[in-house]
This record gives sequence, structure tokens and C-alpha cells, in this order.
Amino acid sequence: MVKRALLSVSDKTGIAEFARGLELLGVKIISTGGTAKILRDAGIEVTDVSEVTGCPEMMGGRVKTLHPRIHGGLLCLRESKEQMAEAEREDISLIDMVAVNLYPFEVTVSKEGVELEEAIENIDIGGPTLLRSAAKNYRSVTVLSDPSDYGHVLKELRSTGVVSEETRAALAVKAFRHTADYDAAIDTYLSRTLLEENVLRLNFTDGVKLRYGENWHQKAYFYKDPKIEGPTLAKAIQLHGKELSYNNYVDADNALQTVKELGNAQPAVAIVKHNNPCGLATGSTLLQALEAAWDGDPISAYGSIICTNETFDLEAATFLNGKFVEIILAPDFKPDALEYLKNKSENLRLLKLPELREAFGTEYTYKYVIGGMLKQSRDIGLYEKWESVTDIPYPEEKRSLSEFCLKACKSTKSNAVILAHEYEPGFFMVLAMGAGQPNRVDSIRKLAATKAVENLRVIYERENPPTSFEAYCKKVMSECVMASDAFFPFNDSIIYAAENNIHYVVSPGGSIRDGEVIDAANRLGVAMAFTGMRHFLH
Ligand code: 93A
Repeated sequence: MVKRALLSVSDKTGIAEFARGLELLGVKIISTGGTAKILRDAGIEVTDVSEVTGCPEMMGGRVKTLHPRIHGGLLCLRESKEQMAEAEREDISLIDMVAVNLYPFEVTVSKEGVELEEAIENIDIGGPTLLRSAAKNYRSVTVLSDPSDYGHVLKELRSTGVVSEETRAALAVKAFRHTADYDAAIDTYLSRTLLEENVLRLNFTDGVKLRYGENWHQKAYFYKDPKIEGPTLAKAIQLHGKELSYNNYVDADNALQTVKELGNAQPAVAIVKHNNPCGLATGSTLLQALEAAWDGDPISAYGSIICTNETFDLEAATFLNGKFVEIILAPDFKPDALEYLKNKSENLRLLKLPELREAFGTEYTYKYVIGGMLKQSRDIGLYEKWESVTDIPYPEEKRSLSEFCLKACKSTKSNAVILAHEYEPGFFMVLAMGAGQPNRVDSIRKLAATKAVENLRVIYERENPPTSFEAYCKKVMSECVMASDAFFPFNDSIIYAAENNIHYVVSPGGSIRDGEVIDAANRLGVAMAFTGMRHFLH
């Protein structure tokens, strides 16, 4: 006999019809807030759970049915005299049927951008407890966890006056399976979110929420690693400007690594856009290095991130007048330069990193890919050997410029080709670069070589030397070094280099067609050195 039923459903489908059916069979209905309202609206007589328990729903609805008057009424073994007496003594009325379906946890967590708090609020505690209490006592209690079972149960009740033991057993198994699936979904979600967070919390200091990620619709955080010694962005002190964005962190890190590659012996400046140094130079002063770096790509330097190994001075700050820069990262700023730059723009971010000239304190880099973490040792070193491989020996006096050129390659996305120039004895600049192309020859032909001519025209027009542009361009190009981050797979890159008057080429070598590449260099009067060390950057 079913005398009392507790109905508490999140999915209200068919619940009013089911309750009406039960009512007609003389079953008393107990229900929770939202379900009770629907039933009352349908004209069904309902007792509130709070009336049964003598307690209001509490904790913002988190505690509704979790009460001995409910669970005692479900779990009480009817064949046990002691338990029946206990129920009597504690004023617990038996409950013979439960219809429950759970807060929609899976639907909630499958929503785009759901926050952890919302997911947690959708973990149903009371519902699975009702299902499990009723299913455990299935010999006396009918448990419905699925609206599609309402019809069958009503039919049995109408025809026999009871729900058969067979049906109760099947429904109990179904209820346990349902709560098991429900818990599995919670486990999957929380393992992904909470445990991931724990790993981050264990290794990093609290994440700073950034305004957005790589794009406006992406969420982003910056987690600082307090264990890393030496210069890191996490240690940079912001002296001015709005907060850094996700892309700012990525580009500033590239700028820092690029400048560090050049050491501290001379003032050096890196200008980074989209995670590539578009300008890089050394100079006798910061201003000279900055000007030469700017000449590496005056168009792309707009909106760039500048990093230097020198204290930023007023001369350099004045050079930036009328030029839009996102960030300046330096070991320090002279007070007058700081004042000048603060007045230049509200948005210009000024980052002081006192440790900038110290060595990096980490041997490894980490990159998260979906489903895993890649760890690798940093790309330390420049070459394994220095081997002149052409008929024209690679001149020793080009060694320092070639090293500068290879250092620029290391921070430039593959396929990287860099053209560098000794613009004053002992001082070098990137004349042009080709980056991020899926083939090497385009990095030379379509980018570096073309861009070098464009950049040279700007310098030519400014300096107005007493020669034709063609002669000027040919001279500079013929003095340049071209470095490649990996071997040349074919001889076409050498052919394009020679066509552009490039006479000095440095690459790791190691292609199966090295012979053809060297033959082309010999034929075209190009001197080439192989280093044996590749510097891919993906
Ligand atoms: O917040 S709960 O975990 N605490 C409870 O005590 C409780 N009792 C029933 N969730 C609880 N429920 C759930 O409420 C049921 O599983 C059902 O999904 C929902 C029905 O609430 P309402 O009738 O107010 O719409």
C-alpha cells in the first residue's frame, strides 16, 4: 500500500499528472518548495516538507529534506518492531514512495563559460539522498528517478493497489545507477576544474585575473611562479599605466628573453610585436640602440613592447615622442625619463625589473597543450660548431655579426630568417626578418629581403647619403649576414639570397641536400657557415 509519497523534482515534466493520479488513489502528497507550488497550482493537496520536519527550508534551499522525519520515514524497516516503535516514539510517519529527479548538474557544466560557483550550487545533495534511502528500502518503498516511469507505476497501482516487488527492485537499481552516473559527472567536472586549480595553487601564487585573454571573449589569469630566481615578469614593478593584458605578458616575455640573449656588455634594445622581435639592436648608448632597433621595422614598432638592458634615460624617452608604444621594460628609469614618459601617455605601461641584468634562474620552459604539459630545457647556446663550408671561406670578421643574427633567430617564430647589419663598427641591428612562415623560402623572398629594401629606403631618405639608393642598398645588403633558424631544405633560399646581394649566410646545416645548397652558394659567390645547432621556436 502506498499511503504517503514525497515528490521533489527539478524536471517537473508530468509531475502534476502523476500527483493527481496518486491523489485519486488516496495517496497523501508531501513536497518541496517549487514542486509543491506546481502541484498546488494544479489543484492538488500538498503537505510541505517543512511542515513534516518542523523546520523551514534552510541555507538558501541547500537543506530541505535532509531530516530524520524524512529519512526515518523512508529507511525504517517495516518488519522491525523496534524500528517501527522508534518511528512512533519520534513522531516519524512512514513514506512509501519517492519521486525525485536531481538538479541539472550535467546541463549546467556543459554550458559555455560556467563558473565553479554555479556548478557547485547545482550539486544535488538532498535528492540523491532521498533516492538512495528509498532505493535501499525498496522492499517497502517505491523510488522513481525518471518521469518516464510515472505512467507504469500508476497503472500498477490502479490495477493491483500496490507496486509489485519486481517493479520496486527494478526502480531501485535504476535509482542507484542514476546517482552513480550523477556522481561520476561531478567527479569528472571537479577533477578537471578543482584539481587543476589545486595544481596551480600549489605551484604558483594566486592567479591575477586579467581583463581578457588573447581575445576579448576569452578569460585569462596570470599565475606568478615565486620560485624562479633572476629576472621574470612576475617580479616586474609597474611604475605607470593600466594593467597588462594577456598578449602583453606574452610579448614582454619574448622581449625580455631576446634582450637577455644579447648580454649586458653593450646597451641592447628589443622591440616586440606579436611575439616576434621586429627590431633588435646594440649601440654605444641606449638611444643609439633604440634608434637602430626602431629602424628594423618602423611600421611594426607601432604599439610594440620595448625591452632594454639599460636604465631608461631622457634621451631615449624623448626619441619615443609621437611614437605609440605599449610597454617599456627596463632595469630602471632615470627620474626625468620616468616623469617624461608618465606624461607621454596614461596608457603606456612602465615596468621596472631590477633583476633584468641577472641570469635567468630556470632551466626549463613549460607549455600546456590540451590534455598535457610539455616541458623542455631552455634553448641555451648558439652553435655547436663553426664550420665554413664554401669555397669562399666564411670571414672571421663576420663572426660577431653572425652571432647577433643567430641570437635574433632564437626569439623569432619559425621559419625564421634574419638579416643583420653592422651599422657602426661593433654595433649591430636587425635589418629585417621573416617569421612564422610555414616554409623557409617565403621568409626570405617574401619577407626579409623585401622588408630590408623598404627599411633601407627609410634610412636612406633620412640620412641622404651621396650615392643612389640602388648603390646604397646593394652595399648594405652585401655586407649583411643572413641567419636561418634551421637548415635550408633546398638551394632556392641561397638563390634568392644571392639575387638580393646577400653574401654571408649562416645556418645549422644538416639537410640531405646540403651538397646542393653548398654548390649553389659556391656558384653564386656566397660564403656560408654551418653551426650544427637548430633554433626552432614554435
Ligand atoms: O539543495 S539540496 O541538495 N538539499 C535538499 O535537502 C534537497 N531536497 C530535495 N536539494 C534538495 N532537493 C532537490 O530539490 C531535489 O533533488 C529536486 O531536484 C529539487 C526540487 O526542489 P523544488 O521542489 O524546490 O523545485
